[in-house]
Amino acid sequence: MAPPRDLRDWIARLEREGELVRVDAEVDPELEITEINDRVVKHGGPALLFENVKGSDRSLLINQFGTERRMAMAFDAPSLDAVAEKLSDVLEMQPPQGLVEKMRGLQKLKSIADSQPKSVRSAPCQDVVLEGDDASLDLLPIQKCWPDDAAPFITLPAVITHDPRTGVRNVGMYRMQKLGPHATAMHWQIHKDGRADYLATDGKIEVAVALGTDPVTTYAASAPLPKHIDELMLAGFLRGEPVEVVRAKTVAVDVPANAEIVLEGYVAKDELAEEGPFGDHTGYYTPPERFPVFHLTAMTMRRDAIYPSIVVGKPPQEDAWLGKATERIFLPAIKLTVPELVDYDLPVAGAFHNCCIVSIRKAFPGHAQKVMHAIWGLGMLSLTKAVVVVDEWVDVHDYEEVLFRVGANVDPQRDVLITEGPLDHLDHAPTRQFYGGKMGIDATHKGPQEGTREWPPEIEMTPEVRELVDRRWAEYGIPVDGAAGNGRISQSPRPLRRLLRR
Ligand SMILES: Cc1cc2nc3c(=O)[nH]c(=O)nc-3n(C[C@H](O)[C@H](O)[C@H](O)COP(=O)(O)O)c2cc1C
Ligand SMILES: [Mn+2]
Repeated sequence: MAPPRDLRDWIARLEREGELVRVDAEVDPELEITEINDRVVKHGGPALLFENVKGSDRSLLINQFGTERRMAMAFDAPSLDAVAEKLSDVLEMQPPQGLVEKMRGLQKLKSIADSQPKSVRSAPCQDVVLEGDDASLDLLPIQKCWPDDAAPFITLPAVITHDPRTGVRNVGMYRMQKLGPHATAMHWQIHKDGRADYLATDGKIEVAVALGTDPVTTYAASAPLPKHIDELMLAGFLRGEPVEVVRAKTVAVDVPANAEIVLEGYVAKDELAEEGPFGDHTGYYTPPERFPVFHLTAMTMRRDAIYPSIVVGKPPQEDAWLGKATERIFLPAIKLTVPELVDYDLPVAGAFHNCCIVSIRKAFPGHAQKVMHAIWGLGMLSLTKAVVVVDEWVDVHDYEEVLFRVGANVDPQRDVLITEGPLDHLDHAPTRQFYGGKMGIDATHKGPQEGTREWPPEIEMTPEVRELVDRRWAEYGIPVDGAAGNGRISQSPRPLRRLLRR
């Protein structure tokens, strides 16, 4: 198989795998869907297709990415690490030696060549074409997510623009607050490519918004690629076949042919409207701020188009897995610039930009600090507020082990680096918006080279004795699962973990 062709193929697969529930009871897109979905997400429950949404003829799909399994299914991969491997295979290509390697190399090159989007002349996303006043956002079951949200928000769009200087396409996921039937706000944050395209125009910029694309394309819209790389290329590469695009009806922008719904329109320079409040992925309401206005000139759809949605809020929410996909998929690319980096983890509870745990192969004094600065210099990771550095043998995904290392190895006066730099647009903690403090915690082992005392050895049982006890466990007659645990808290049984946490 390959990743799903379009949203309908995806829905069919989810249904086959018992990963989707159709809800035919009438539900309100104002708050009610949020509350239902929140309970389902928190239980690792299925994707939901609401087929009877109050006030709209359209069905609403939510929670398509809500578990690790579904996120991997979206890529038709056994795990997110397997998706990353596909990328690292290409990134780490060496000149091939011998015929077999040359053939393999050619296959890899073909996978890159196939990632270029392909133009088609007609497409399902234009089965229905609505122009002028007929094109109305009132047709869509747009959710008002949280009680104090200013209005309904389109939450899972792929917003497509072109850089007016280079022509390079950009696709980004930027929420759109409904301002009326024919207009929305466009939440292009200060660090984002869509905003840069908009700022580079002198009059207005044409925009198309794809809703309900195949899941890989939807994911790609959220991926923090460098500005000069087209997100549809990444989608094509990850899908293993090009994204088909068709020219929009009223703007000179190509849109994914398989989209359920396409909004066409423009954003005029210097026309701003108040956006927010919005219950955000920070877990707090983002206060009102002025953002550009998107004007709808046409709306095209598949017949019986399905409207996709997502709710962000206090973590964990569905977007956790989109973030984890990015964490895994970008690891090989990060290693190209920071090869001493072994692994990293962006805790969901840290809303991704608040905390980054990295493990490194430490080779010289100050190496942890070097890596902190590298993180603060890398793409969107530059917005990271706290970086925790541990040694290569520490599992960065095991937060208890990380806390153990921080507690055991850190002299706060010596190992905590306080600095400053750019911060996430939505971060409410810094005194000033966009800029403030950052913290690096060096939890690696040190030694005389770095001016400390000799670092003590860690406690480890000998492999011989562990093997012996493994072998003899039944003989002792102790009614405890003796599978080797090495005393690590996170490998202990649940009741014990709870006790240890008191
Ligand atoms: C569900 C969801 C909603 C998002 N909403 C916004 C948003 O409203 N504004 C924004 O600038 N970024 C938002 N993001 C993050 C961007 O999609 C992400 O930074 C992406 O890399 C932007 O594309 P760009 O790098 O081409 O600018 C959102 C991400 C997700 C997963
Ligand atoms: Mn981009």
